[in-house]
Amino acid sequence: MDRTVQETADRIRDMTIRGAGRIARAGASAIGDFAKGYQGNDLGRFLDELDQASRVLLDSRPTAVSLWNGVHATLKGVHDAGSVDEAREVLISNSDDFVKRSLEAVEIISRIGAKRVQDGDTILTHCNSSVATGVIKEAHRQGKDIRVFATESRPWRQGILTVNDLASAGVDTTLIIDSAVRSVMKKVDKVFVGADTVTSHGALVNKIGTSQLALAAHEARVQFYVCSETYKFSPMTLFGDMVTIEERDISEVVSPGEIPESVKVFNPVFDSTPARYIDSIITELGMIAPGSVYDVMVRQFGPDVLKE
Ligand code: RI2
Repeated sequence: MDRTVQETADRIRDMTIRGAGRIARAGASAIGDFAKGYQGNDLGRFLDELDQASRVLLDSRPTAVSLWNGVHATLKGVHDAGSVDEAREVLISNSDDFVKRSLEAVEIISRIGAKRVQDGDTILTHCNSSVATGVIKEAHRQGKDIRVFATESRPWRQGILTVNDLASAGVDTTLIIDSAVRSVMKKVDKVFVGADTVTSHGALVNKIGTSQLALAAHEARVQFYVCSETYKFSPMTLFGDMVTIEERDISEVVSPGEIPESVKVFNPVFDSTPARYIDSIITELGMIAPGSVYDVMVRQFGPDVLKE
């Protein structure tokens, strides 16, 4: 197996590279680098190795469809190539294009999302979403007076990344433990979270605990916004496929010997928030209602997606 591809897959699996957008860009870049470094001239062999490389990347983490979309956007048209050189050119250009469009989407969403933030707002965010923090930082940059509650997000504690990022941008930030969400909700005006996958029904799959935030926000009549590039929309869900929820090792939750061996530990990484708890999904195409995800998806992926 190509070393760069294997290393990227390992770094995604052990979460050195994490966040749905980053893993998508890493997957697309790894395919581009594989093409750049390929030495042979046999097209059939090249395509076989490319297929293997794609599978290694896609097997690294199962939930965020951004990785699948990033890899597939990079592979687009490669099977029409007549030579290794042609295939290489297609892959490098697709990979660069995906990374560029992905970064642009994050910037556009930051600007659109910041418009929803008002002077004096208190915002709650969960885990560490570069898109959600992008919105918050942009609102702050525009001079809006805001306060942010950020959840710790056990067990990986990505909330520490979030508070460091927001604090260094000068945002008034308070770290809370995950179980404090309902307690602080009465002080919150808006919730902004990221996305790992959005289904064709407008449900959000995001870091474990997101659905509890949504329920607490619903109860308190607090607006709940999802910040998601459209490459986090899952075409597979058009056919009724369920999103696989990753479960990670128990060592992320307890240390060896800390609890009796008879005790089981369940460590799901993501959960699903039904569309009815989501006010709006902020995408690079604009704000869309969760009920419109299906239409946007068919437009984005083309009508043929329904026949595949
Ligand atoms: P951005 C993360 O997953 C979080 O669930 C976050 O909300 C989501 O990816 C989106 O991140 P993990 O990789 O693309 O920490 O907005 O398990 O950065």
